[in-house]
Amino acid sequence: MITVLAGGVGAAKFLRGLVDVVDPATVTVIGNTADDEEFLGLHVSPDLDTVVYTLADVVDPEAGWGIAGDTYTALEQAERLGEEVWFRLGDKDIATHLLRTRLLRGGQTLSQATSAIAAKFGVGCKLLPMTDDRVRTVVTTAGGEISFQEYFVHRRQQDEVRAIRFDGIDKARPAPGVIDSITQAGAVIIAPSNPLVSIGPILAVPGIRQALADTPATVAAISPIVGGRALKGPADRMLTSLHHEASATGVARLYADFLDLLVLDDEDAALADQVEALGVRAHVTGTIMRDAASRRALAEATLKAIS
Ligand code: FO1
Repeated sequence: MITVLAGGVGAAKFLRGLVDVVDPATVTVIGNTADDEEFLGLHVSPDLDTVVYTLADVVDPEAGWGIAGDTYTALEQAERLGEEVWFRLGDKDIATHLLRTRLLRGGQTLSQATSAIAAKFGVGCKLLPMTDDRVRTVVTTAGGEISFQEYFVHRRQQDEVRAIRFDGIDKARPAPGVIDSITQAGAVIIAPSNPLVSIGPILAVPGIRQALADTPATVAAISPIVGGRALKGPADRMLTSLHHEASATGVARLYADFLDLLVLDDEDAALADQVEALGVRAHVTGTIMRDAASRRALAEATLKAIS
C-alpha cells in the first residue's frame, strides 16, 4: 500500500503517473484542504478536486485544475447579479461543489463527501482529506492578512509573503484513516507540491508529522523545486521570503525530521551531497512531468528508489 501526501496540480500529475504503474486500489491520497473556500455559497475544495479531475482524466490540461472544455454561464450570470467572480468556477465544476455542499449541509463529513465525489468520477484510489475540521491558510502580506485564494488567485501571487498560518489547525484532528494510512503503508510519498502551503498544512494537522516520523515505511519526497525555481506557482519566492532556501536542499531541510529519501531533478545533481548530509538519501532522476510518459517514468523511478 502506498500513501501519497498531495497538494494540487503537481501532486495530481504525479498521481496520474503512479496509477499507471500500480493498481489504484493500493494507493491512498491525503489531500490538502487548507485551500478550501466558500464561493457563491458553495464549499470548494480545490486540491481535492484537482486530484479527482486529473485521475478521472477530465481535468483542463492547460490550467491543470477545473474541467476540460467547461463553460462559465453560471458565473457570468452570478456576475450580473453582483456576485464576486474572481474565482473562476466553471459550470460543470459547480456541479461538484453543489454536490459537496449538499452532502456537508446534510450532515456528512468532508471525508464522506470526498469519497462520494471520487466514486462518482470513477477514481480508483482512496482519497482522504487531511482533516474533516475547518482549517484555512491565512497569508500575511504588506497589506495585512488575506485568505489563501485571495493571495493566490485574486491577487495573482504578486505580494511578498511575510508569514503563513493555518487557522483552526490546533483543534483539527486527522480525518479517519489518515494516521493508519501512514503508519501501515508500505511506502509514503510526499508529492512535488509547495512544501509550505500545500504539504505544510497536512504536516501541521496534530499527529500527522509524528506518524511520518514513526512509520516503519520509507518516506520519500519529490522536490517541487528544480534549479532554484518552482515548477508551478510561487513556492520559490515564498520559500525565500520566509527565510528558507529555494532549492531541493531547502525542501529536504523542511522534511528532514521524517524524510528517508528525496528525489531530485538531474539539473540539481550537484545538490545530492548536501541532501545526504542532512541524513536523507538522494536519488537523482528526471522529475519534469511534461506528458504521460514522463509522469509514469517519475513514478517508476520513485518506486524503484524506495525499494
Ligand atoms: N486557480 C486560478 O489561478 N484561478 C482561478 O480562477 C481558479 C479557480 C479554480 C476553481 C476550482 C478549482 O478547483 C481550482 C481553481 N483554481 C484556480 C486553482 C486553485 O486556486 C489552486 O490550484 C490551488 O488552490 C493551489 O493548489
